Amino acid sequence: MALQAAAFLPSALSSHKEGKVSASFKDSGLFGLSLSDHAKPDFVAAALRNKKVWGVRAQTVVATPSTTRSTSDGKKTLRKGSVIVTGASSGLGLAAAKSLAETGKWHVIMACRDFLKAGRAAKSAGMAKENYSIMHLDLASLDSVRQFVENFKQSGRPLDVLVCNAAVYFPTAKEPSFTAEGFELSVGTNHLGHFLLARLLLHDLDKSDYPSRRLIIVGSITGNTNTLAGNVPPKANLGDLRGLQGGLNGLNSSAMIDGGHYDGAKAYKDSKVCNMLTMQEFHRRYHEETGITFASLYPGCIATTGLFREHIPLFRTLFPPFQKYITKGYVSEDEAGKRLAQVVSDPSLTKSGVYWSWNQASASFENQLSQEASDAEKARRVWEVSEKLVGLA
Ligand code: LMG
Ligand code: NDP
Ligand code: PMR
Repeated sequence: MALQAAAFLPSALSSHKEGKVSASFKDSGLFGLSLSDHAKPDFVAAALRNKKVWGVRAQTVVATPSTTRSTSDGKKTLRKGSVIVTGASSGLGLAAAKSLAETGKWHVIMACRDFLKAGRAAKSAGMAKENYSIMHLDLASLDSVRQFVENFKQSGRPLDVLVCNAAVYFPTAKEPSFTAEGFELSVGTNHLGHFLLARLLLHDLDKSDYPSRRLIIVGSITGNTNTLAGNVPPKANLGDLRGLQGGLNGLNSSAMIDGGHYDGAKAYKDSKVCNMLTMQEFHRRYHEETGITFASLYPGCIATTGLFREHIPLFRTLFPPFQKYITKGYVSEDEAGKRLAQVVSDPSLTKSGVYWSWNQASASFENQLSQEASDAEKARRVWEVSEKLVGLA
């Protein structure tokens, strides 16, 4: 059995094959040239919503073209979508940024900790200047997250989609490292940094007049213990959150969410569980009120990315062929980037509260999360403890 996919595939398959997806881009009108009738009420709803919930719309609209504009043949076109992708300087984030930029229908804000690296990456990916900008964001510092949000708001761009993609993984570390605020580095970066970022930008997503506004948080199979991959030790487990409650500082509290001994691989998997729980909690709290789509995904095993940079060289050599030929879970950066781009922009992937996966034929389907990763009570508690840690409550 290659993927988590296999076990849940038949009933939920929604068959968005790559080929079909590009066809549906054109057909739908959301990304093509004309605005279909079914999309129009969305604009009306957006306008009403903006008035009702947030009052007069902010300066973003002044600085950008309105969502629809007339073309010479009188048809309405959609303005460029504006999407923030964290960690777009390599791997999945870069591949998705490239894929979105290539359509010419998206402006990608690459939110990266290494400005120069991001610039080089965008250039070597062949991204056209007008389709992206780079803004500094270090998720391992809450001050940096707040500064990023401030800078983004100042830029006057609208926010249509936010992709929380960046992550770090320390599989061989014997001792924990910490963020600027003293949280264990993998949960601090992958979960807490993104949690604050998403909370601070929710208002901007809600203000957007784009027909489909989305908040996407990248999850993973390895955080899901209802799969073979999720059963490779050490397994994800948030326990009773005592370590998280204590601030993950490794001093008067454990650096691990469950209060146990530090294990870098487990900390990463735990952080992915938090990512998937956070997406669902956002959905429960805000989907109905805002209409924003909240989604997570497992893009496949992209065994060649920088995520494994801290692993031993033997692992880095063997892991790609192992995934390619044995588990068959391997996916190229390019293909994974297209999958994430699909969750950003495919007009048929608007369902909220969903964890997307893809089968061997690259068709997307709604996958099932493990018991812990779909535990509503745990999601609520992770949310509440996290908002205290990042200073929102
Ligand atoms: C830990 O070790 C480290 O301790 C930790 O520091 C960190 O690095 C962490 O995840 C990272 O790993 C994990 C260790 C545990 O795995 C390994 O060391 C194996 C390395 C393999 C890496 C891949 C490259 C190898 C390629 C070589 C190719 C040879 C292939 C041989 C296979 C041949 C097949 C024909 O690993 C283990 O303990 C191994 C046991 C893992 C088993 C997993 C599974 C279990 C179980 C089960 C059940 C469940 C079911 C549920 C399913 C539900 C489905 C609906
Ligand atoms: P990469 O290491 O290639 O990309 C991670 C990105 O995150 C890099 O751009 C990195 O920046 C950035 N980043 C790391 N720390 C910070 C920080 N403090 N502030 C801002 N950005 C930061 O890994 P992947 O592309 O593989 O990972 C992307 C996502 O995909 C992650 O969420 C991961 O969990 C998920 N994923 C990956 C899988 C895989 O098989 N690779 C499978 C399932 C999920 P820099 O370039 O400066 O290092
Ligand atoms: Mg795993 C059965 C399929 C499968 C899949 C889809 C993955 C994905 N892995 C699978 C199986 C196995 N892996 C098996 C049987 C083993 C034991 C030999 C195994 C081992 C393994 C290791 C040591 N796998 C790993 C590691 C890592 O260090 C990676 C990790 O856990 O990062 C947290 C990893 C991964 N395997 C995956 C995926 C997607 C990863 C990495 C990334 C991630 O979850 O984000």
